[in-house]
Amino acid sequence: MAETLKAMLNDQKLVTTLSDKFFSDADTDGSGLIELRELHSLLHGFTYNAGLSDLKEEDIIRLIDSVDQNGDRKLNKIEFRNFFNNFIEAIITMMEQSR
Ligand SMILES: [Ca+2]
Repeated sequence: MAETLKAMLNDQKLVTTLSDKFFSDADTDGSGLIELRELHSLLHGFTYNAGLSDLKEEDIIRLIDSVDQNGDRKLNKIEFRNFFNNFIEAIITMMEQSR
């Protein structure tokens, strides 16, 4: 699965499409912004399917802060695309380390 994810990262158009889909799914209240709580449940689905343990809240906040351009600790669609990219890379690293 790590290889599949790596191949996916090379196709930025696909990453953007997937990112926008996950954004809509995660934005359960339709606010147009992803909050920490919404991100938490989204990421749980990911790590669970990948057989990894949950990310710690501080790790999620660190990922948010690295892409949060206006500092509101919520992610708009553009910020989320960067977040999604970084998150996939983080998952690949975690999978390779857990081998
Ligand atoms: Ca923001």
